[in-house]
Amino acid sequence: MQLAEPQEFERVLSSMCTEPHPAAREAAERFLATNPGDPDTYESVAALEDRAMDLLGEVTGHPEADGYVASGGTEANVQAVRIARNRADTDDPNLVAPVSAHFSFTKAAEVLGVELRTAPTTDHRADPGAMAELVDEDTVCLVAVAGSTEYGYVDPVPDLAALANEVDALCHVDAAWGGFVLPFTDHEWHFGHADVDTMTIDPHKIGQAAIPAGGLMVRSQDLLDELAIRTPYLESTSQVTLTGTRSGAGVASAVAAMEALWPEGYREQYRTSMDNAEWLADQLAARGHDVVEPDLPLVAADLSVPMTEQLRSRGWRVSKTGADEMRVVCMPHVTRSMLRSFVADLDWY
Ligand code: 0PR
Repeated sequence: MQLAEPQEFERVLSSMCTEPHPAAREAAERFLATNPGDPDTYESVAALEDRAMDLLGEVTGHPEADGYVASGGTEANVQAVRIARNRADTDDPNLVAPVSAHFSFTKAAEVLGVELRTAPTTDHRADPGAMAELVDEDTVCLVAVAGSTEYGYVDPVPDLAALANEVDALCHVDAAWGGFVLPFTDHEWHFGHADVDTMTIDPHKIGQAAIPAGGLMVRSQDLLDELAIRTPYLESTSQVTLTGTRSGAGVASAVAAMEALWPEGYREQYRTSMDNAEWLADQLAARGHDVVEPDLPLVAADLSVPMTEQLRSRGWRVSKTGADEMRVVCMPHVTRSMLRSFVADLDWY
């Protein structure tokens, strides 16, 4: 049987994943047959995971942060809500998030038996006033999004962290996508900027690691302890992860990507991607489309849905926001020449 080929990236404008860095690809292959879920048997990958946490701690402004390399942003978000629920003393826990929060919080709420309350946004950002209206003594966690899935916008993290403090809830920042560009902006988003307790930051998105490499970060070890389950027949006595067997490829490639790129490589990538996003936004605006001003490298504009489908038939992979705007994610594989040919195809209609 002939081996199937993966897709090319040259027309993919819809994805939050990208071509892994060459060092990340190589590290993933080398560590394919390792399982950080059993650190006493697979010691070298366990040591790499410690290194991954050191690097992610630097990226998120808190070198002492703890955590682990998860299967992705979904697992990290579910686990953050689980920490908050387990730590709280209520039989009727709720989670307050802006409507812009990723749908993984809906999964978290369902799986964990936590009520999800969503607050309207203002200009695509969380509105602390609207969030405050939903908070009560049973609120275990407030979510702030730092780089939203649909628009790439950043919530007012310090305000939301202060609100969480007021009701003794945890503040979780979802920087799954934005975490590797935010260090090069003026945004206040990380552990060093506000009283943030937990964070999602995914090396397998802009971090350019191989899939699966998500990141769950916690301010202090005691938060991670909320997840500990006894593991009687392993040499290690407890486990905090949601999955048992895990990908050593994800862990090793996350370290390789960050060692190759943090910080200068990511900074350069941010500049290139942001220039591309601004260029595309200008091109779309010049053609009369209503463009949502990009903040991070993600452009949304009000192209009609049929046009999106026509673009798809020409091989372009673009996605839509909930409001049916076209959405282009300027990931590292998205180059200016790709965008030029995309705009040329738009002009064709
Ligand atoms: N948090 C945020 C802010 C996200 O954008 C995403 C994923 C997640 C959490 C969940 O992360 P995992 O998918 O790693 O569990 N955002 C994209 C989305 O759902 C993921 C994606 C990636 C979509 C690649 C398409 C694609 O080709 O739209």
